[in-house]
Amino acid sequence: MRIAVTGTPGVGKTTLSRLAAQHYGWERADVRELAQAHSLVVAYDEADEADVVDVEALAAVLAAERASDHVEVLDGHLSHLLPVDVVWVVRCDPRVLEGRLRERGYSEAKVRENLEAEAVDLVLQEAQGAGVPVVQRDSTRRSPEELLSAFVDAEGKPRNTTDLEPVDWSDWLLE
Ligand code: DAT
Repeated sequence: MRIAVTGTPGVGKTTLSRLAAQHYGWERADVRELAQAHSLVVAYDEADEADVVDVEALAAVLAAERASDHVEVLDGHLSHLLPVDVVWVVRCDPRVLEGRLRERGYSEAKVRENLEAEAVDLVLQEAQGAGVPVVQRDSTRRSPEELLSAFVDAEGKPRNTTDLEPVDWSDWLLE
């Protein structure tokens, strides 16, 4: 089973996926590193302050080497655009996310853009277009361990049926 761990930058994807790999022995790959390994970082977007990955080409590479009997976690905010069996969307209250993005040294515009994306469920909406089950969990008041527990079932198997924990940060947009 291949799992996309996606969400706005800073929500806790890497923390969660590293913990999952450590705790359950699942394989973990970072989408940006995968793209680099396959020479599929094609540009740097100055306005977006981010690498541009050839997602279609990376999807083709990954489709050819489809994970089967083991669990593989793809960590990255583009992972829901890759061939996966389920998408896990990690969410975080914009009020908490703001401090994390500022700590990363993002520009004011990039901080604002990401916080707005989080508040309007942008990644969830994209993930729902992927045509596979989507599991959403709010990381805001959960430790990484609690968050991982919320993404697995009682037997410690990765959740792979649609289950969206509701979040609503529309009040943040109006502040
Ligand atoms: P991402 O991979 O989504 O960009 P990250 O895993 O690098 O996010 O985490 C960003 C920061 O937030 C980092 O300083 C660790 C912290 N963090 C991650 N998950 C957390 C959680 N569940 N509770 C509190 N802090 C968390």
